[in-house]
Amino acid sequence: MFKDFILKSHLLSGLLLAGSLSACGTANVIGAMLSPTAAVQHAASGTLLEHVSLANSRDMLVRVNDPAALARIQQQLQITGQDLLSAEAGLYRLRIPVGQSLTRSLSAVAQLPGVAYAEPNPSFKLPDFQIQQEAAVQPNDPNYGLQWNMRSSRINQAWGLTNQNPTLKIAVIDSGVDPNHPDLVDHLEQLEDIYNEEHGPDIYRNISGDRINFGGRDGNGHGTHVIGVIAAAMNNQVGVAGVAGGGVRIIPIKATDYAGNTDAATLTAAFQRAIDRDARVINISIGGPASKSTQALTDVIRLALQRNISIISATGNESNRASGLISPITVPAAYPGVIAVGAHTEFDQVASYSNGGGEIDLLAPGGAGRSRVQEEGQQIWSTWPSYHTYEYFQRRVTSTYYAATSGTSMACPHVTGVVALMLAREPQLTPAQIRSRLIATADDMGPAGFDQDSGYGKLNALRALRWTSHDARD
Ligand SMILES: [Ca+2]
Ligand SMILES: [Ca+2]
Repeated sequence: MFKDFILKSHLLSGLLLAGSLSACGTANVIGAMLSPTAAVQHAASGTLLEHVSLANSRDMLVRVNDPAALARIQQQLQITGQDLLSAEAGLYRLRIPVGQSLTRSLSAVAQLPGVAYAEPNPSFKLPDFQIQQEAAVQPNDPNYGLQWNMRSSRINQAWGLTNQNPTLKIAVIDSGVDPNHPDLVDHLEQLEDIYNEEHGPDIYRNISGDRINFGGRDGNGHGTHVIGVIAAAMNNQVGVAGVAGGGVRIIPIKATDYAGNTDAATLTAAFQRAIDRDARVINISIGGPASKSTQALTDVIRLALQRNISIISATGNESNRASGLISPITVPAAYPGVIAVGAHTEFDQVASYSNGGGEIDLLAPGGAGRSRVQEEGQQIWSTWPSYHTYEYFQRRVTSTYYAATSGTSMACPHVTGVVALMLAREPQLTPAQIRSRLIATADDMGPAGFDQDSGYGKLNALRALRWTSHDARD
């Protein structure tokens, strides 16, 4: 994984798992997020329905064959006015005085010379209808108010367009996962421990001399965070909501040790395992400089693409744009056919750490870099292991179930989650069509058109899901 992965610990744990709003103060934020679109539509339809429902029991509709019959009706009812509804058909509406019986009046009028018929004016009502689907969806997860990223990418509006797909499989090649995390457990397939197969047990020895075996689980936290962005259960009244948290299966593929170290052979085996497990999408928030590219990794990625598997990878965090340093895109993100994702901030700027270059496709929310929260806004909230990981012993990042971090590692799974939503609606899409769709529907940033900092622009999940043409750019 990327060494520059930036993390902020936070004490959200027990209270949030219990569904409390008091610990994090999200209630006000959530209260302010009602969709103005929905509100306008409610108001408009409410006005219309109220008008239509004013059924008037004193109205009478009559058809006359002879204009002179109108005078006879008015005399019968002891009224003076009428509304013309159709001159050609001789249709009028009249209103009988208060206190007169409608039934008796109808009967009397119907018998007058020149009257074809007289009838009441029944009320009608618009059929029940759904609010247009671009209205934002508001999950009940207590920390959803902190998830600016879902609104920034219009993921909350995309949620209204799909019921998601609870059987779609997404492989996440990373540091593993907390297999018992309450906000993830329902979406997890059996973990594949490629690290153990290639290198043996993932054992950390802390300064007290304890041996902690992280075999079969996430020894770091990075993988648990990435998986939460994609698949944290939505609307379960716990923690946060993942982009595809309404239904998806995650195949966690542990390919690094607790400190995030791995090698090309392990990654190659991890890709093959994702293919063998029938994944439709692979998320790999891991990268290295182009000098570390291998033919084996190139070949297995080409094989995965040929097997109709979309691959989404992060561009890397080695830049410091605030100081004018822009590092090239790492591999495998830079490989052909792989969707390369950089990071933007809460304030819609390219994140200072986000790598750039000709292979970048688009940006997604990655959050503020270290010490740049003032300039760049908030980080990305997601799931974190329920036990102490290496990050605890190194940096005292406590086991809180949830944590805010930032990096292109966090941007990447946003795109992966949106790809899952796209496949839920259109299962036949190919990796090339998915990539074309994502870049054609991104919101342009910076210089007009493609640029090496932001690619084709910022992820727009709503547009990506609504787009129905496949003749996108390249
Ligand atoms: Ca949740
Ligand atoms: Ca641009």
